[in-house]
Amino acid sequence: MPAETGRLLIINGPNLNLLGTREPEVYGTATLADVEEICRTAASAHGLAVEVVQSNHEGELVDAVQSVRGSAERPGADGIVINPAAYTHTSVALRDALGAVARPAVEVHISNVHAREEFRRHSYISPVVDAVIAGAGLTGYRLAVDLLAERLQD
Ligand code: DHK
Repeated sequence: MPAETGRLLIINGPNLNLLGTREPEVYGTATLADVEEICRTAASAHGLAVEVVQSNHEGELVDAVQSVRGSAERPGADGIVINPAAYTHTSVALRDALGAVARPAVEVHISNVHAREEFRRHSYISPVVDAVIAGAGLTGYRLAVDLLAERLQD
């Protein structure tokens, strides 16, 4: 396994702590711990470390995005995978945070948001990220990690 040469931050928004029991017909039966495992395994194959965070609170998600710049308490990150969950469709604050930090970022949705209610078709986040993956289930997180690894190599 190569030594870790970079770091990704995986950010999950509201209600994703309930993965596994939440509307399994939409989100499946895998848990947030499974998301973490998928991301860690994929990142490690590229020599990248990951940190996985989840919050139900918009401001905490903004703080997490800003944390990629690094501080005395916390190392920074080179790229972001974010499933903003419901804040996808409402949060100008999260969009502005992603626009501000200048890191490659991928927006992931477990479900195909375009095949669901009309309000899920609009994302405040998509215009400020590098790629959007929706409807691939948890595989979307792996694809996002692979894509960021490729971008970070360039
Ligand atoms: C998760 C949510 O919680 C919803 O609010 C989004 C997203 C879709 C997902 O598919 O991962 O609309």
